[in-house]
Amino acid sequence: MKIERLELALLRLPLVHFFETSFGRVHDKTFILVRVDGDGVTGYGECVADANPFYSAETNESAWQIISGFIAPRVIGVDVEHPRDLFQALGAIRGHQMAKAAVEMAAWDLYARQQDLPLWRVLGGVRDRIASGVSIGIQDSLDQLIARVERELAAGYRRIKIKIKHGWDVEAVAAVRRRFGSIALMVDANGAYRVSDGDRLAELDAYDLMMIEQPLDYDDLLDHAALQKRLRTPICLDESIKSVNAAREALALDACRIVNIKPGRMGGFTESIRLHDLCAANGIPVWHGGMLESGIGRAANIHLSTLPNFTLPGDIAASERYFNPDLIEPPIQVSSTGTIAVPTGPGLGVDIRQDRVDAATLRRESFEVAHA
Ligand code: OSB
Ligand code: MG
Repeated sequence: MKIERLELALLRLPLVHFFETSFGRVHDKTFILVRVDGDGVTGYGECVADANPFYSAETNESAWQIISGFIAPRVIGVDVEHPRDLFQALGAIRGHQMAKAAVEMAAWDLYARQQDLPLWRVLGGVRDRIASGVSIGIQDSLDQLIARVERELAAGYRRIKIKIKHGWDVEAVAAVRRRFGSIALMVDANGAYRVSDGDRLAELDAYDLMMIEQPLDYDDLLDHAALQKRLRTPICLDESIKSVNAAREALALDACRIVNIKPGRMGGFTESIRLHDLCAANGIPVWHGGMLESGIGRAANIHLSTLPNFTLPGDIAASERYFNPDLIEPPIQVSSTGTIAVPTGPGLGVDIRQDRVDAATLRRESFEVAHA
């Protein structure tokens, strides 16, 4: 496989509803779409970096710079046998997982389309539907939270995650439990707490949560291990797991008992599969995280979620919760029993509406092999 041309586009899409986490409220999503071309076939990758460096150190601007200055020159015009080799081929570039993952995803899509296979087959998946959960942001009132949970349960979603932060934690969980009983419920703090908040977090143990996601800081494995010792509820790590090595350390320390996998955070599918396999070998269940992706990145998440150790519902919900219209047609839909059908066409298996991509594009740049 050879990438002959790579194009970057910066897109902005308005969100159907604002989304609030412990690091703030967003009303739209600005992201890079990577397009690669080779042998008359096109592949796409969606970068999960944000406009700001709050979830991770990367931003759209840093990803643009790293892809254009360092990744594109290393992949364009280079023969690669399989996209699984790309992550290692980019090993000279430290970090910048989201930038690497976006290009790698486009290369996997290109490869799968060239082979005329759906991406999940190429990734090693084993199922044709995935279980879907929702992530509900911080709301303005508990009544609004209850209304949101009610709507998502009625839509069929198999698990409810609510975002928490100081001032919106135990009361929010208690209100949801009171109203909805023993639903599959979890929380995500996005690193808002410190180990000294252990007493507060331990109060959550009374509510039978499936897990507490990333309660402490993004690089704080030792404190997560200390906190896990105090809690009955499993800790799930998200931000902390930026590499397979970080996961090895987390598991050795018993810093978490569940792992959230996001290819953007890991540097792509190859590293995500290694993480998936490491967790499987250690009896650690995994689920697929979400980064408010458009239908393009969402489709990729669905394909990866077909691997066998994705045993818990992921943060992969219907397009209509995020963007209306989405960039793809038909949009991603969820069945009344909370599952999503894996696209069956080649590659990502979704039809991209170029007119909508063009309308959302703020900036574009393309790179090609320099001809002698
Ligand atoms: O921590 O999982 C997270 C969204 C943006 C950044 C980080 C996270 C999230 C979500 C939303 O929880 C998941 C989704 O619905 O895409
Ligand atoms: Mg998270």
